[in-house]
Amino acid sequence: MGNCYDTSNNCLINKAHDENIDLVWDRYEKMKPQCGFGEMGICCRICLKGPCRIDPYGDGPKEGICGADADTIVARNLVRMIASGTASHSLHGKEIAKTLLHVAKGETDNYKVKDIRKLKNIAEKLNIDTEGKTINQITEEVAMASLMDYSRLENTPCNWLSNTLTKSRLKKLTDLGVALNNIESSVTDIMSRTHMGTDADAINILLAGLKCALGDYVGMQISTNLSDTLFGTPEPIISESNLGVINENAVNIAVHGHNPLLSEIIVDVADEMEEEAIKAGAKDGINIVGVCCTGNEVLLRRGIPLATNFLSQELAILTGALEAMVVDVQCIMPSLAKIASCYHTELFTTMPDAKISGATHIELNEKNSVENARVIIKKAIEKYKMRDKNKVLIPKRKSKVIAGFSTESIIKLLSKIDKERPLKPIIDNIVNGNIKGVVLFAGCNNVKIMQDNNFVTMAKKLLDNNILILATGCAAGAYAKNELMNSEATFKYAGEKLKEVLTLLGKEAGLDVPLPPVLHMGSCVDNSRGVDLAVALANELGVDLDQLPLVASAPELMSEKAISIGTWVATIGLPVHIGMLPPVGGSQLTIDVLTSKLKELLGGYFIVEENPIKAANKLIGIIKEKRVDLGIEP
Ligand code: NFS
Ligand code: SF4
Repeated sequence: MGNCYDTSNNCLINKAHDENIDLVWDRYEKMKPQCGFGEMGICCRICLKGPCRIDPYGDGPKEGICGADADTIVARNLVRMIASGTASHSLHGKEIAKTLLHVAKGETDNYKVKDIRKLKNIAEKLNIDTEGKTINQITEEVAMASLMDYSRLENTPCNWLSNTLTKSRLKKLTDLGVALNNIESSVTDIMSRTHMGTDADAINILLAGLKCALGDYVGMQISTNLSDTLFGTPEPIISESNLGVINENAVNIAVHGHNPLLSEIIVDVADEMEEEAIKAGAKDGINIVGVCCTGNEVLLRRGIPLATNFLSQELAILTGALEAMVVDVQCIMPSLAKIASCYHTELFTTMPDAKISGATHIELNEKNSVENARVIIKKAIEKYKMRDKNKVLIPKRKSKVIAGFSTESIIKLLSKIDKERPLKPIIDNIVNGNIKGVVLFAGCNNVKIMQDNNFVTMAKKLLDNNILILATGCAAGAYAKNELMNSEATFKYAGEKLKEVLTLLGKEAGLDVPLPPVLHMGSCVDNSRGVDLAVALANELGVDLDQLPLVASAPELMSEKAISIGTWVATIGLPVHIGMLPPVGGSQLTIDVLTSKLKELLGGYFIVEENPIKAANKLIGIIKEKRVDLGIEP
């Protein structure tokens, strides 16, 4: 089995081996066999009496030294993963909310409100009265209403929870006691109740996990919506993907991580400094490329090409043509520093809470971001002169990508067909079966799975069955790189009926070409866009989310964030396919809760299936079931 579905990467993997550089795949091989206790979630090192481990098969210990059994240990470990994922996504949102507040108060010149219409729509959504108020006043109230979701004392649901879901969903969450009121206290609550000798009831622990995971959802809503306010709401945009976007004749700078507060500034400043790069001998000036979710952010809003997604991030440096990699937070392999040291590439860390030894730390905060971005780009231009031409190897492959499908842009497109009820054309096509259903692909790559293989294999099967695909995060990266996000893909992979719809929609919307069969909705935090679309559809149809022929899938999940996302997606009522079992195998009770119990209570649930073809077939089956239940032709 190869390492990447995109075989154009192979030359770089071979190059690494020739140069004795270890990549993620090599380190994985060296790590084998991985610990079976860890894989099943039955080791505990929460206190110093441990570490303890449960014997899942033989007659070894069935309880830890304190008496905690496998169910308690597995549930505690799982919800701690959820807490970490929630903390990551929600802190991302909080940074943006704080920046928005500073913009409102005139405390920063480096950012401004770019999308006033979005700001007003958000105000309306959050029930903020805008009558007679200035833009700054509205901005401040929106920022404060968002920040309130991190700190509310009263037990009323978060603003971004109660105003973004269907009424019936909110009621179900409230009845179950998981309608979150305060993101940060939910993370604290998990850390506190999983301390040694506190909550030992696995079901009670898991319920707290659901509540905390909703903090991940709220954090995402805040991240997406406030980023749109500051940087603009994405509109369809054409760009390119694969490592082939690295340009031999330019100063290449990769932006990697998650937070658009950084990458947006880098893109702006690079525009100003083109001339300097040309003077240094780079005839094509400065070429910014994206990696991971930050790459998705700037692809969607600025058309910046996406070099790669999670698993092949190291290969961007292996091209020998990258002058700088600028990272912020999350999903950044610490290995980058060592690999960069084998080349002329300079790795820049920019956030106080995400330093890597061996990297150059130049902090970007809202006061100095423009100034320091200039310093970074200047250094990159100097590095260009040190590039060793003999070490350059850039794979040729580049895929055309149409990205930028925010909920707003989809609705705008559809309103060209039906101005009064823009969602009607989609609903009609779902009802008549031209679109059988929708699958939202999200989440990471995992070294245990050939990179992008599950994403691509599943998508081809689903498209052939007239199922429309939405994608975010590294899933979107997989489709961008592997030519599933352009009109040609519609001709090649969409079933006859889906092809007709996408062609018609493309035409009616004034584009000359069909819409792509996989719609790029953004970064990982933009899973909130998928929810907005689903909620709009559910409201239009007068049903709840669990009744829609809509399924989510993270077939190559890796991070704790993926666990928290999957958990809230199931909590709001959607079936969630995952391509591998998370570390819960040691507790049948936990597995039962996440699959059958959750389904009974909330309609959403997890499905684990490693084989991508079988997984696609299962999703097709679920969509059929949902259609039958809705009383429409399966
Ligand atoms: Ni989201 Fe996974 Fe990371 Fe973004 Fe990619 S790995 S959970 S997609 S970059 S967060
Ligand atoms: Fe062992 Fe219990 Fe301590 Fe965990 S909390 S390490 S199971 S004694």
